[in-house]
Amino acid sequence: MQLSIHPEVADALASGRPVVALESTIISHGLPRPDNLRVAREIEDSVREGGAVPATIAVVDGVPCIGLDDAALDRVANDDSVVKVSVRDLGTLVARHGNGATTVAATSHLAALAGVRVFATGGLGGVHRGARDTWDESADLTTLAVTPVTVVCAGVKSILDVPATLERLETLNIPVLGYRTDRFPGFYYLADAGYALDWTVESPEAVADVLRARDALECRGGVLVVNPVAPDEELDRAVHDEVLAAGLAAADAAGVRGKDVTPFLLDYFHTATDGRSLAVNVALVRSNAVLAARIAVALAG
Ligand code: PSU
Ligand code: MN
Repeated sequence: MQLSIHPEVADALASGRPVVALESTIISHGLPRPDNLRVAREIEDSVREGGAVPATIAVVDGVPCIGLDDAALDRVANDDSVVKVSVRDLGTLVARHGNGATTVAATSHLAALAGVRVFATGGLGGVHRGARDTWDESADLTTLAVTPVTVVCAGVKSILDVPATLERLETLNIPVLGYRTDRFPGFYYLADAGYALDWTVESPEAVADVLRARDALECRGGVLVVNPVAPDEELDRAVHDEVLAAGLAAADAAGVRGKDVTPFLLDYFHTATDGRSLAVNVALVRSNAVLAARIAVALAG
């Protein structure tokens, strides 16, 4: 398979310098235009701030790209032909020379293929509310179970069933390391999560130690590092609860299913909160990007 690795990323990988993978679904389907392109660049800046080279991943004209130039980033943000791509869609999209923005699942898969071990995003996909009837569980979970990538995120969004997601993470043998916290964080506000974690890590070096130990033990799957959104950046809880209830009802009434559910709810949130949820989202992704870079630095050192 022909991967296109951006020269700066290829250089870094060849010389063992730190690289952090970034997803593109968040750009195409998770953030509204026109802010999405600016935010995509800001996330890359945050990775650099943390001392690593950013590699935003997407499929452009049928070629999986590890690191995007400015034109490709613009395309992911603004081109209507860009579809949301999970791992199962990758082969079809490549065969048809299509354009796709990769989810956490597909980004993890391609990052591992390219030898990138650390990945930053906003929120992992998980078990949806009502999954008992819909069976809607993100492929992010099953992919991470078998893909050697460390995903730095702010937990899962409150649109999901948080305790069910935690149970699935346990079943799938995906360790959850709380970054300077022993509580599972969530967003758009923290308190809702309210579940205890077994493991806390205090530094990027501590994460790197865990990864090295896992390598030695041939534990081949992925690792989740959860980095809580700052308390002063949370969305007001009352606003949140109201918008979530309305968003879930609207999704139901509109018959939204499958891969459209997450983009629909995110968009509902951004519109209904007048951009406040967007600000939370951007702040937490940037903070995750800096932390992921520091973990990649510790791993390289
Ligand atoms: N969380 C966010 N914004 C996003 C997503 C998650 O805060 O845009 C995206 C990620 O790409 C994630 C995907 O992998 O949603 C999960 O979609 P689904 O639930 O259909 O698996
Ligand atoms: Mn789904």
